[in-house]
Amino acid sequence: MKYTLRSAAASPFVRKVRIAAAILGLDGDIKLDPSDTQDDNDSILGQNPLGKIPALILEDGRVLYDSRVIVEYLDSVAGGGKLIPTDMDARFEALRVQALGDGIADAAILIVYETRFRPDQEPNENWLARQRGKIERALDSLEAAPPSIDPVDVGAIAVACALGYLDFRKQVDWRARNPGLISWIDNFAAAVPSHFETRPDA
Ligand SMILES: N[C@@H](CCC(=O)N[C@@H](CS)C(=O)NCC(=O)O)C(=O)O
Repeated sequence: MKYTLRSAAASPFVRKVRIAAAILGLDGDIKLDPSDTQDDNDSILGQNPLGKIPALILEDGRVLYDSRVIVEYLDSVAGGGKLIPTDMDARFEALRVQALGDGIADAAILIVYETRFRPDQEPNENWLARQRGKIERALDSLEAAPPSIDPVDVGAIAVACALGYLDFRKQVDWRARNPGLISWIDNFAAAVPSHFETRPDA
């Protein structure tokens, strides 16, 4: 294997990398190495000072993080311009949509951490509502203008992984709230078999 990916099945950011690698035909070069980011003895802390996954360990020992950098690296390895368009307008649209998808996942993770890491205290409802507000506004904007999946780019991948994370942890019931996105994710899943293969509960 050329690469080792520090990973966790539930991580939407790891899923982004795995889907990108599969689309680029590079998944066979990547060995998954699960990481427990909450374990102070996990080697992830030496590999990524931020202690976050995904982190991709290259053959020469260099480590790349985060998901945006890793996807760009894999895209370059595959020849470039495949998941991150080279045309300027298409490129910045894909990167903008990626930021929106990643932002949903970031807010959704903060909601999980607020309840998981403060077991002795009541979750701060104001904080949770602020995070939910970010997710809901982002969902509304995506429903109004769903990302192109022809071809699939890094923006569509990020949004699909964010929606999958909401399905998994249920921070916001996006299917009830933004039903216009259901056909979008179904079309994405039909176009991208690795979406199913990388589901969090696989
Ligand atoms: N912007 C980063 C976000 C990565 C991230 O938040 N990963 C989470 C898991 S889904 C993590 O490692 N959390 C552990 C921590 O924050 O200590 C990326 O795109 O890779």
